Order: sequence, then C-alpha cells, then structure tokens
Amino acid sequence: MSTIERVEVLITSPGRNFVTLRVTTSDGVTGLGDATLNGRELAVASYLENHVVPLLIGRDPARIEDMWQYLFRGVYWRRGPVTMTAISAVDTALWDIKGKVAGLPVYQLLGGRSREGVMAYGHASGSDVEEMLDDVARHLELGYKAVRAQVAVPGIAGTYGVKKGGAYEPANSALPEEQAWSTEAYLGFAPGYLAATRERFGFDFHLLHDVHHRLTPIEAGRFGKDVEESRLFWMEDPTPADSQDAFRLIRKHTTTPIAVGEVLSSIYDVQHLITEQLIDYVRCTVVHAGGITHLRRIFDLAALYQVRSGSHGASDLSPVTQAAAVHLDTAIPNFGVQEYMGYPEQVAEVFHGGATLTDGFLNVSDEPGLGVTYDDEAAARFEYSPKYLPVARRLDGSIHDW
Ligand code: KDG
Ligand code: MG
Repeated sequence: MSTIERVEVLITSPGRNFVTLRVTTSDGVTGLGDATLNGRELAVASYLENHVVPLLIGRDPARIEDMWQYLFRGVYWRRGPVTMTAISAVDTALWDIKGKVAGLPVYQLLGGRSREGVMAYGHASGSDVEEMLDDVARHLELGYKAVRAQVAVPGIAGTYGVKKGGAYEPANSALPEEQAWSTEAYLGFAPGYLAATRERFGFDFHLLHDVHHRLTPIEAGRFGKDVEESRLFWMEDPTPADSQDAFRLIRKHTTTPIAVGEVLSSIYDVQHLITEQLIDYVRCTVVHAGGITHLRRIFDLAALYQVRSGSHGASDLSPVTQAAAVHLDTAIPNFGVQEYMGYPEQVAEVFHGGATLTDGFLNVSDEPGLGVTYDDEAAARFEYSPKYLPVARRLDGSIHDW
C-alpha cells in the first residue's frame, strides 16, 4: 500500500501571500492543496505544521473521506476558518494525488463533465462612474458574460472593491488600514450606477454587485428593491450571515437574487440559508470550506433547494483553489457562476498550469489530478511579509462590518 511519506507547508509571496500544502506518497506521487487564509496565513501554517502534518505520515492517501472525517470529527474542536482551511489543504492534495494515480483529471473523478465551460465573472470598478463603465466595456470586449461592478462612494475614501492601479488587492498594508464607511452615502449612490450600467450596456450580460456585509437586513431589503429594475444576477453578502434568520427579512422585501458564503466554512453555516431558500447562490470555496469533499456536500444540499454555486475566487485564493473549483464547477449539476479576478503577474512564476479563461469561460486541462505544479525555485524568490485586510469605521469612528 502506498502511504503518505512527506508533507510540506510552503509559504511564498509572488505579489501576495500564499500557503500551500504538498503531500508526497511513498510511490513518489505529489498532491497540492491551497491553505491560504488572507491576513491569517501563519495561523493555518502553524496548525498544519504542528497539529496536522504529524498525523498524516504513514496514512493511506487514497482514503479521502476517512481523512476528512478524521480531521473534522476526530479532532473535537470543529469548524472555524483556520481548522477548515487546514482540512481543505489536505483534502485538495489527496484529490490531486487520486487523480494522478488514476490517470484522470479530478472532474472525471467527480462524475465527469456536465458543461463545456465554466462561466466566470470579472471585476469592473472605478474611482467614479465613468471609470467603472469603461472597465465594464473592457470586460465585455474581453468576452466576459458576467461582470461585477463597484464604484468608490463619493466622499468615502476607501470604498470596498475598487482597484488602485493594477489588480484589486484588499490586503495591502503591514498593519490594517482604517477606511471610512457611510451606509447612507452608499445607499444613495450605488443603485444609480448599477442603473447607469444597464442604460449604457443593456441586459445582454449578467451584472453582479458585492455589498460586502455592509448593510442591516432592512437596509438590504431597501437596496434590493431599489436595484430590481437593473435585474442583478446577484447582490452579494447584503448583510453578515452570522444570523441566517436575518435573510428572511430581506426576502420579504425584494426579488433581487442573493449570494452568500465567502467567509463561511461549513455546511452548518449555510444549512438554513439553503433549506429555507433564503439565498440563490452559495459562495463557499474549496480552500475555506473543507476542500472538494465538503464543498461538494454543500453544493449537493443546495441542489435539492434550487440554490446554485458561485464560488469565491478572489486573488487571495491560490491557482490551486481556482483549478480545484473549476474541476468541481465542471462536474456539478447546479453550477451558477465562478468568480475570476486574475492574479499579480509573478503568481504564474510559482504556480504553473491551472484554469484558463477563454471568451468568458474557464476550463481545466485533461492532465491527471488538478493540473497545477509548484515551482520551488521561483517561490524562494518571493519572501512572505505580513499583509492585512483593512478595517471599516463609520463616520463617527465606530467599527463597521468589513
Ligand atoms: O480576503 C478577502 C477577499 O477575498 C474579499 O474581500 C473578496 O469579497 C470578495 C470577493 O467577493 O471576491
Ligand atoms: Mg465578496
């Protein structure tokens, strides 16, 4: 029997920080798993190094489900982003190994192809409406069928979702930057630019918007109602999902579809959102929600309630997660859309292969496993340096939801 012989926690920073787990079997097969938790990278690295790696050595890499149960149920302390990210890394690496051993791409192991390509949404943003509209035009020219639109709220310096220069990167400083927030200003401004986007480009593409947990349920109800004529594909994270019940109130007021899940890490965190049909898209990801094994379980539950997938795919999720997500998206029946932000240029020096975008659709190759390799020499050139997400403060100085 092949066993797990070596497990390495690899940290690199090609334009941004990534933690990767590499598992090597006694037969010399390697598998990769992403273990990046933005702004808390070293907590997951230490959890893996100190509390997971020693348990893996000598185990059977083929027993993916048993390993998942061992690391989740067997550990007593359950759930939470650090634990679930660590479990994800192991799970993803074992799927990669299983594919390589079988000589099949992971999507084949998951049941095979359900679609020819995975619709991606890109990020258009601007410091004002004109700049955002130009960015939407650029995305449509590139072939995107779905575009997310965010504009800096006038007078609110650090509005979420607006890129400065190249790619959008919210984890941008050695200590958390403090950014101002005004719900009143946002509610008065955002519906207008979404309407302007439809006025300029029509309805022949999907328009998305991320509220980033900034509203109360009743404010979210009002926002959803105000943007109904813009027919959004979704409004994302309208309110924090700490209370799943809160979404009942939003649902009473608007037919704008709702997407939730990027900060949630287990099926229990989305159970009522799904079974009460309080959301339309579940946005949990491979890296933060327990790997391919657990995310598949979440998506299968969602399928029973006509809730579709919309996996988080920001640039703080490594190309290993993106590839794993696209394998899963390719196979599941209830795929909705896949976020695709792209990466800083240097990322391709460290991670080779992975998902590719053509005419707005993502695809993975038929290489066995996930189809991503890690270049140690390149990785060594990019040293880790701590980077934090910002903190939001209301105009009176009090902390707001980020
Ligand atoms: O690490 C935080 C980012 O991944 C997040 O801010 C991006 O909201 C986000 C999104 O929808 O991609
Ligand atoms: Mg988001």
